[in-house]
Amino acid sequence: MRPTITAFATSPDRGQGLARDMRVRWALEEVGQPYDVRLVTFKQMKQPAHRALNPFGQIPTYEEGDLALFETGSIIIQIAQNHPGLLPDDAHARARAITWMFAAVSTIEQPIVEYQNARFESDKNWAKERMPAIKDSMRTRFNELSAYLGDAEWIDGAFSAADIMMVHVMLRARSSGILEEFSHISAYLARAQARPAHQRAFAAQLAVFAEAQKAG
Ligand code: GTB
Repeated sequence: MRPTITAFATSPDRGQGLARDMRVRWALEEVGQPYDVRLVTFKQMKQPAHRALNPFGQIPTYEEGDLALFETGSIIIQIAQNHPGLLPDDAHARARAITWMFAAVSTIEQPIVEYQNARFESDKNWAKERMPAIKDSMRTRFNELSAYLGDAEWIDGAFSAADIMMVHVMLRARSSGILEEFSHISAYLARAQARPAHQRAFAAQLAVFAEAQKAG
């Protein structure tokens, strides 16, 4: 069944692929599942029709028949359950991949989100004072990830949903310039971005931004 996802009608990242629909698009592209996109404005996201899909009034959501999901990790596990190629069949390898999906969003993403919030308010005193400590926290986590990753191609054996989550989380730190200090991580991110499925997903979300620009 062809799923429908939601995405920003006008993404605040201006088509950089940083909004979280990118993760879901990428997963769908990896497994070759065509999908529809319903674009929503900030106002629509807060209305009852959208909150029925995501009580927090956020994108992305995922509808497949009478199933409606939110939370990108959960959506990607659902896609992986319907299609081979995103989670390993071996029970232990599958459990490890899911562990890494959680590590991406609960351990690595936290200082990156703090960084972005401080960056958005970089003219405020709290942000100026806090930024050095936030950057230290990012470096600590990137050092640990880099030590684990070494020169491995993917996070745990074959490419999986864990890589989709981890790569997308890490790319949000790009503007800090810190990623370039970590050669293993930089190579890992470049490898992921070179995947045809990543490129198709990136182009699709960029096309939405370009269309919105044209429409004014
Ligand atoms: N935990 C949820 C998930 O993984 O699905 C988080 C979903 C979420 O944060 N959605 C954001 C949203 O709907 C969009 S992606 N925000 C609107 C709101 O809460 O009102 C977050 C995001 C937004 C903007 C940028 N950017 O400009 O670079 C990057 C990422």
